[in-house]
Amino acid sequence: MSEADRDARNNGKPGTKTGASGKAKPAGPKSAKPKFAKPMSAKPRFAKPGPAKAAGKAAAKAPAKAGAGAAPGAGEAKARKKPTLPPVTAKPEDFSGGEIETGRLLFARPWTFRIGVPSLTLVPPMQGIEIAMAGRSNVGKSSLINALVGQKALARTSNTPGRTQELNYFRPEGEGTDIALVDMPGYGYAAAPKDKVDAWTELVFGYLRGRQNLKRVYLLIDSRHGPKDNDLEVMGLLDKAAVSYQVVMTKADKVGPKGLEAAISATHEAIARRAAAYPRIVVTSSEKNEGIDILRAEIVRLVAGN
Ligand SMILES: Nc1nc2c(ncn2[C@@H]2O[C@H](COP(=O)(O)OP(=O)(O)OP(=O)(O)O)[C@@H](O)[C@H]2O)c(=O)[nH]1
Ligand SMILES: [Mg+2]
Repeated sequence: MSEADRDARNNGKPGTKTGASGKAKPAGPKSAKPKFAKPMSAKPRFAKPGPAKAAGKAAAKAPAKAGAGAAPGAGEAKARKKPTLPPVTAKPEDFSGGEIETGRLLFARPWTFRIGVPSLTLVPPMQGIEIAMAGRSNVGKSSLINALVGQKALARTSNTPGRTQELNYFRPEGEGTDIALVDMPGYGYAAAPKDKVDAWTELVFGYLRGRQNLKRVYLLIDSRHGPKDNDLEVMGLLDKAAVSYQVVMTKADKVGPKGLEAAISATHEAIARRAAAYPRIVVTSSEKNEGIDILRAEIVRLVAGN
Protein backbone atom coordinates (compact mmCIF):
# COMPACT_ATOMS: atom_id res chain seq x y z
CA MET A 1 0.00 0.00 0.00
CA SER A 2 1.36 3.42 -0.90
CA GLU A 3 1.91 6.25 1.51
CA ALA A 4 -1.01 8.14 0.02
CA ASP A 5 -3.27 5.15 0.63
CA ARG A 6 -2.22 4.98 4.24
CA ASP A 7 -2.89 8.69 4.61
CA ALA A 8 -6.40 8.23 3.33
CA ARG A 9 -7.05 5.40 5.75
CA ASN A 10 -6.33 7.86 8.52
CA ASN A 11 -7.88 10.84 6.89
CA GLY A 12 -9.76 13.08 9.25
CA LYS A 13 -10.03 10.38 11.88
CA PRO A 14 -9.08 10.62 15.55
CA GLY A 15 -5.63 9.28 16.08
CA THR A 16 -4.20 11.15 13.14
CA LYS A 17 -3.18 14.68 12.41
CA THR A 18 -3.44 15.94 8.91
CA GLY A 19 -1.08 18.76 8.04
CA ALA A 20 -1.18 21.18 5.14
CA SER A 21 0.47 18.56 2.99
CA GLY A 22 -2.41 16.20 3.64
CA LYS A 23 -0.03 13.67 5.18
CA ALA A 24 -1.36 11.99 8.29
CA LYS A 25 0.90 11.70 11.32
CA PRO A 26 0.30 9.24 14.14
CA ALA A 27 -0.98 11.04 17.20
CA GLY A 28 0.43 8.58 19.71
CA PRO A 29 -1.00 5.71 21.66
CA LYS A 30 -3.38 7.83 23.76
CA SER A 31 -5.68 8.45 20.86
CA ALA A 32 -5.84 4.81 19.83
CA LYS A 33 -9.35 3.91 18.80
CA PRO A 34 -11.26 0.70 18.17
CA LYS A 35 -10.13 -0.63 14.83
CA PHE A 36 -13.35 -2.23 13.80
CA ALA A 37 -15.91 0.44 14.35
CA LYS A 38 -18.86 0.36 11.97
CA PRO A 39 -18.30 2.25 8.72
CA MET A 40 -19.18 5.91 9.12
CA SER A 41 -22.72 6.74 8.25
CA ALA A 42 -22.48 7.79 4.63
CA LYS A 43 -23.26 11.42 3.86
CA PRO A 44 -24.34 11.39 0.25
CA ARG A 45 -23.10 14.47 -1.49
CA PHE A 46 -26.23 14.84 -3.56
CA ALA A 47 -28.78 13.99 -0.92
CA LYS A 48 -31.44 16.53 -0.27
CA PRO A 49 -31.94 17.42 3.40
CA GLY A 50 -34.14 14.98 5.26
CA PRO A 51 -33.89 11.74 7.23
CA ALA A 52 -31.92 9.07 5.45
CA LYS A 53 -31.23 5.74 7.05
CA ALA A 54 -28.53 3.51 5.64
CA ALA A 55 -30.74 0.48 5.86
CA GLY A 56 -32.01 0.02 2.33
CA LYS A 57 -32.27 -3.17 0.39
CA ALA A 58 -28.81 -2.89 -1.11
CA ALA A 59 -27.27 -2.46 2.32
CA ALA A 60 -29.01 -5.54 3.57
CA LYS A 61 -28.13 -7.58 0.51
CA ALA A 62 -24.49 -6.87 -0.24
CA PRO A 63 -22.84 -7.81 3.05
CA ALA A 64 -24.09 -11.37 2.81
CA LYS A 65 -22.30 -11.71 -0.52
CA ALA A 66 -19.29 -9.66 0.26
CA GLY A 67 -17.03 -12.55 1.22
CA ALA A 68 -14.17 -11.25 3.29
CA GLY A 69 -15.88 -7.87 3.24
CA ALA A 70 -18.81 -8.71 5.41
CA ALA A 71 -20.08 -12.23 5.91
CA PRO A 72 -20.07 -13.24 9.58
CA GLY A 73 -18.58 -16.53 10.69
CA ALA A 74 -15.15 -18.10 10.41
CA GLY A 75 -14.08 -15.74 7.63
CA GLU A 76 -14.96 -12.74 9.73
CA ALA A 77 -12.85 -13.87 12.65
CA LYS A 78 -9.91 -14.01 10.26
CA ALA A 79 -10.79 -10.65 8.72
CA ARG A 80 -11.05 -9.03 12.13
CA LYS A 81 -7.38 -9.53 12.67
CA LYS A 82 -6.60 -7.15 9.82
CA PRO A 83 -5.93 -3.60 10.97
CA THR A 84 -8.34 -1.48 9.00
CA LEU A 85 -10.11 1.78 9.60
CA PRO A 86 -13.64 2.59 8.50
CA PRO A 87 -14.07 3.83 4.97
CA VAL A 88 -15.45 7.29 4.34
CA THR A 89 -17.00 9.21 1.48
CA ALA A 90 -14.82 11.86 -0.16
CA LYS A 91 -15.87 15.45 0.47
CA PRO A 92 -14.55 18.69 -1.03
CA GLU A 93 -13.05 19.68 2.32
CA ASP A 94 -10.81 16.60 2.22
CA PHE A 95 -8.73 18.43 -0.37
CA SER A 96 -6.85 21.70 -0.39
CA GLY A 97 -7.71 24.41 -2.89
CA GLY A 98 -4.31 23.70 -4.43
CA GLU A 99 -5.17 20.04 -5.03
CA ILE A 100 -8.49 20.94 -6.64
CA GLU A 101 -6.77 23.48 -8.87
CA THR A 102 -3.92 21.12 -9.80
CA GLY A 103 -6.57 18.57 -10.73
CA ARG A 104 -8.34 21.10 -12.89
CA LEU A 105 -5.09 21.95 -14.66
CA LEU A 106 -4.08 18.32 -15.15
CA PHE A 107 -7.31 17.60 -16.96
CA ALA A 108 -7.43 20.96 -18.74
CA ARG A 109 -4.45 19.78 -20.80
CA PRO A 110 -5.62 18.51 -24.18
CA TRP A 111 -6.17 14.78 -23.72
CA THR A 112 -6.17 12.61 -26.80
CA PHE A 113 -6.91 9.01 -27.71
CA ARG A 114 -3.65 7.11 -28.30
CA ILE A 115 -4.34 3.43 -28.89
CA GLY A 116 -7.01 0.77 -28.63
CA VAL A 117 -5.74 -2.59 -27.45
CA PRO A 118 -7.80 -5.65 -28.40
CA SER A 119 -5.61 -8.25 -26.72
CA LEU A 120 -3.06 -8.53 -23.95
CA THR A 121 -0.20 -9.20 -26.35
CA LEU A 122 -0.69 -5.73 -27.86
CA VAL A 123 -0.58 -3.68 -24.66
CA PRO A 124 1.93 -0.84 -25.22
CA PRO A 125 5.28 -0.67 -23.41
CA MET A 126 4.97 0.77 -19.92
CA GLN A 127 5.28 4.54 -19.78
CA GLY A 128 4.52 6.74 -16.79
CA ILE A 129 1.53 6.05 -14.59
CA GLU A 130 -1.57 4.23 -15.74
CA ILE A 131 -4.96 4.64 -14.13
CA ALA A 132 -7.74 2.35 -15.27
CA MET A 133 -11.51 2.67 -15.23
CA ALA A 134 -13.11 -0.68 -14.53
CA GLY A 135 -16.67 -1.70 -13.86
CA ARG A 136 -19.75 -3.46 -15.11
CA SER A 137 -20.87 -2.81 -18.62
CA ASN A 138 -22.80 0.47 -18.97
CA VAL A 139 -21.83 1.70 -15.50
CA GLY A 140 -20.43 4.92 -16.99
CA LYS A 141 -16.66 4.37 -17.40
CA SER A 142 -16.31 6.16 -20.73
CA SER A 143 -18.64 8.95 -19.61
CA LEU A 144 -16.52 9.48 -16.50
CA ILE A 145 -13.38 9.85 -18.61
CA ASN A 146 -15.17 12.44 -20.74
CA ALA A 147 -16.29 14.30 -17.61
CA LEU A 148 -12.75 14.25 -16.18
CA VAL A 149 -11.21 15.71 -19.31
CA GLY A 150 -14.14 18.04 -19.96
CA GLN A 151 -14.72 16.69 -23.47
CA LYS A 152 -18.07 15.36 -24.62
CA ALA A 153 -16.85 12.55 -26.85
CA LEU A 154 -13.20 11.70 -26.21
CA ALA A 155 -14.24 8.22 -25.09
CA ARG A 156 -17.15 6.69 -26.95
CA THR A 157 -20.25 6.12 -24.87
CA SER A 158 -23.52 4.38 -25.58
CA ASN A 159 -26.89 3.49 -24.12
CA THR A 160 -26.20 -0.06 -25.18
CA PRO A 161 -23.92 -2.12 -22.96
CA GLY A 162 -20.73 -3.43 -24.54
CA ARG A 163 -19.73 -0.17 -26.21
CA THR A 164 -16.05 -0.23 -25.21
CA GLN A 165 -14.42 -3.40 -26.52
CA GLU A 166 -10.71 -2.67 -26.18
CA LEU A 167 -8.36 -1.15 -23.63
CA ASN A 168 -8.44 2.45 -24.83
CA TYR A 169 -5.51 4.65 -23.84
CA PHE A 170 -5.90 8.40 -23.36
CA ARG A 171 -3.00 10.72 -22.56
CA PRO A 172 -2.55 14.47 -22.14
CA GLU A 173 -0.49 16.36 -24.69
CA GLY A 174 2.54 18.44 -23.82
CA GLU A 175 4.79 18.74 -20.79
CA GLY A 176 3.80 17.57 -17.34
CA THR A 177 2.75 14.44 -15.52
CA ASP A 178 3.25 11.33 -17.62
CA ILE A 179 -0.09 9.65 -17.11
CA ALA A 180 -2.57 7.57 -19.07
CA LEU A 181 -6.24 6.93 -18.43
CA VAL A 182 -7.26 3.48 -19.60
CA ASP A 183 -10.90 2.90 -20.47
CA MET A 184 -11.82 -0.77 -20.28
CA PRO A 185 -14.51 -3.04 -21.65
CA GLY A 186 -17.17 -3.61 -19.02
CA TYR A 187 -17.81 -6.95 -17.41
CA GLY A 188 -21.16 -8.61 -16.71
CA TYR A 189 -22.78 -8.02 -20.07
CA ALA A 190 -24.65 -11.30 -20.31
CA ALA A 191 -26.27 -10.61 -23.68
CA ALA A 192 -22.98 -10.46 -25.59
CA PRO A 193 -21.80 -13.57 -27.48
CA LYS A 194 -19.84 -15.90 -25.21
CA ASP A 195 -16.60 -15.78 -27.20
CA LYS A 196 -16.64 -11.97 -26.96
CA VAL A 197 -17.32 -12.03 -23.24
CA ASP A 198 -14.49 -14.53 -22.76
CA ALA A 199 -12.09 -12.35 -24.76
CA TRP A 200 -13.02 -9.19 -22.81
CA THR A 201 -12.77 -11.01 -19.51
CA GLU A 202 -9.32 -12.32 -20.36
CA LEU A 203 -8.21 -8.86 -21.49
CA VAL A 204 -9.63 -6.99 -18.49
CA PHE A 205 -8.63 -9.46 -15.80
CA GLY A 206 -5.22 -10.11 -17.37
CA TYR A 207 -4.45 -6.40 -17.58
CA LEU A 208 -5.70 -5.67 -14.06
CA ARG A 209 -3.60 -8.31 -12.40
CA GLY A 210 -0.41 -7.91 -14.40
CA ARG A 211 0.46 -4.27 -15.13
CA GLN A 212 3.29 -2.91 -13.04
CA ASN A 213 2.70 0.79 -13.75
CA LEU A 214 -1.02 0.49 -13.05
CA LYS A 215 -1.08 2.89 -10.15
CA ARG A 216 -4.74 2.61 -9.33
CA VAL A 217 -7.95 1.14 -10.62
CA TYR A 218 -11.08 3.20 -10.31
CA LEU A 219 -13.78 0.65 -9.78
CA LEU A 220 -17.08 2.15 -10.85
CA ILE A 221 -20.30 1.11 -9.17
CA ASP A 222 -23.76 2.27 -10.18
CA SER A 223 -25.33 4.40 -7.45
CA ARG A 224 -28.69 2.78 -8.13
CA HIS A 225 -27.51 -0.76 -7.55
CA GLY A 226 -24.51 -0.89 -5.25
CA PRO A 227 -21.88 -3.62 -5.66
CA LYS A 228 -22.85 -6.80 -7.50
CA ASP A 229 -21.26 -10.23 -7.35
CA ASN A 230 -18.94 -9.56 -10.28
CA ASP A 231 -17.76 -6.30 -8.66
CA LEU A 232 -16.88 -8.30 -5.56
CA GLU A 233 -15.06 -10.79 -7.75
CA VAL A 234 -12.96 -8.00 -9.28
CA MET A 235 -12.24 -6.60 -5.82
CA GLY A 236 -11.02 -10.06 -4.82
CA LEU A 237 -8.77 -10.24 -7.86
CA LEU A 238 -7.29 -6.80 -7.15
CA ASP A 239 -6.78 -7.64 -3.47
CA LYS A 240 -4.95 -10.78 -4.50
CA ALA A 241 -2.81 -8.95 -7.04
CA ALA A 242 -2.21 -6.10 -4.54
CA VAL A 243 -3.43 -3.50 -7.03
CA SER A 244 -4.80 -0.39 -5.30
CA TYR A 245 -8.40 0.40 -6.18
CA GLN A 246 -10.86 3.11 -5.24
CA VAL A 247 -14.61 2.92 -5.72
CA VAL A 248 -16.36 5.63 -7.69
CA MET A 249 -20.14 5.63 -7.50
CA THR A 250 -21.62 6.70 -10.84
CA LYS A 251 -24.96 8.11 -12.02
CA ALA A 252 -25.76 9.64 -8.64
CA ASP A 253 -28.25 11.90 -10.40
CA LYS A 254 -30.37 8.85 -11.19
CA VAL A 255 -31.18 7.89 -7.64
CA GLY A 256 -32.89 9.55 -4.70
CA PRO A 257 -31.12 10.31 -1.41
CA LYS A 258 -32.24 7.11 0.33
CA GLY A 259 -31.28 4.86 -2.53
CA LEU A 260 -27.93 6.60 -2.83
CA GLU A 261 -27.23 6.26 0.84
CA ALA A 262 -28.14 2.57 0.76
CA ALA A 263 -25.81 1.95 -2.18
CA ILE A 264 -22.98 3.87 -0.51
CA SER A 265 -23.54 1.95 2.70
CA ALA A 266 -23.47 -1.39 0.89
CA THR A 267 -20.28 -0.34 -0.87
CA HIS A 268 -18.67 0.68 2.41
CA GLU A 269 -19.52 -2.75 3.77
CA ALA A 270 -18.08 -4.43 0.71
CA ILE A 271 -14.71 -2.67 0.90
CA ALA A 272 -14.39 -2.31 4.68
CA ARG A 273 -11.82 -5.00 5.23
CA ARG A 274 -10.39 -5.46 1.80
CA ALA A 275 -6.64 -5.33 1.60
CA ALA A 276 -6.17 -3.22 -1.55
CA ALA A 277 -9.30 -1.05 -1.34
CA TYR A 278 -8.72 2.65 -0.86
CA PRO A 279 -11.10 3.52 1.94
CA ARG A 280 -12.64 6.66 0.51
CA ILE A 281 -15.54 6.41 -1.93
CA VAL A 282 -16.09 9.13 -4.53
CA VAL A 283 -19.70 9.82 -5.50
CA THR A 284 -20.16 11.24 -9.01
CA SER A 285 -22.53 12.18 -11.75
CA SER A 286 -20.90 12.63 -15.14
CA GLU A 287 -24.20 13.95 -16.40
CA LYS A 288 -24.35 16.77 -13.85
CA ASN A 289 -20.58 17.15 -13.51
CA GLU A 290 -20.84 16.39 -9.79
CA GLY A 291 -17.96 14.94 -7.81
CA ILE A 292 -15.65 15.26 -10.83
CA ASP A 293 -13.44 17.92 -9.21
CA ILE A 294 -13.06 15.61 -6.21
CA LEU A 295 -12.04 12.69 -8.40
CA ARG A 296 -9.51 14.89 -10.17
CA ALA A 297 -8.08 15.88 -6.78
CA GLU A 298 -7.91 12.21 -5.74
CA ILE A 299 -5.88 11.53 -8.88
CA VAL A 300 -3.61 14.50 -8.14
CA ARG A 301 -2.97 13.15 -4.65
CA LEU A 302 -2.31 9.71 -6.07
CA VAL A 303 0.18 11.08 -8.57
CA ALA A 304 1.89 13.21 -5.90
CA GLY A 305 2.35 10.16 -3.67
CA ASN A 306 4.13 8.40 -6.49
N1 LIG B 1 -27.90 10.06 -15.96
C1 LIG B 1 -26.63 9.67 -16.13
N2 LIG B 1 -26.30 8.87 -17.15
C2 LIG B 1 -25.03 8.50 -17.28
C3 LIG B 1 -24.02 8.91 -16.38
N3 LIG B 1 -22.86 8.35 -16.75
C4 LIG B 1 -23.13 7.63 -17.86
N4 LIG B 1 -24.42 7.71 -18.18
C5 LIG B 1 -25.09 7.07 -19.33
O1 LIG B 1 -24.97 5.66 -19.19
C6 LIG B 1 -24.79 5.05 -20.46
C7 LIG B 1 -23.52 4.22 -20.45
O2 LIG B 1 -22.42 5.08 -20.30
P1 LIG B 1 -20.98 4.67 -20.79
O3 LIG B 1 -20.05 5.73 -20.33
O4 LIG B 1 -20.97 4.33 -22.24
O5 LIG B 1 -20.75 3.33 -19.94
P2 LIG B 1 -19.52 2.31 -19.99
O6 LIG B 1 -19.31 1.83 -18.60
O7 LIG B 1 -18.37 2.94 -20.66
O8 LIG B 1 -20.15 1.15 -20.87
P3 LIG B 1 -19.39 -0.03 -21.68
O9 LIG B 1 -18.30 0.59 -22.50
O10 LIG B 1 -20.46 -0.62 -22.52
O11 LIG B 1 -18.88 -0.98 -20.65
C8 LIG B 1 -24.77 6.19 -21.49
O12 LIG B 1 -26.05 6.29 -22.04
C9 LIG B 1 -24.43 7.41 -20.65
O13 LIG B 1 -24.95 8.61 -21.17
C10 LIG B 1 -24.40 9.78 -15.30
O14 LIG B 1 -23.61 10.20 -14.45
N5 LIG B 1 -25.72 10.11 -15.22
MG1 LIG C 1 -17.29 2.36 -22.31
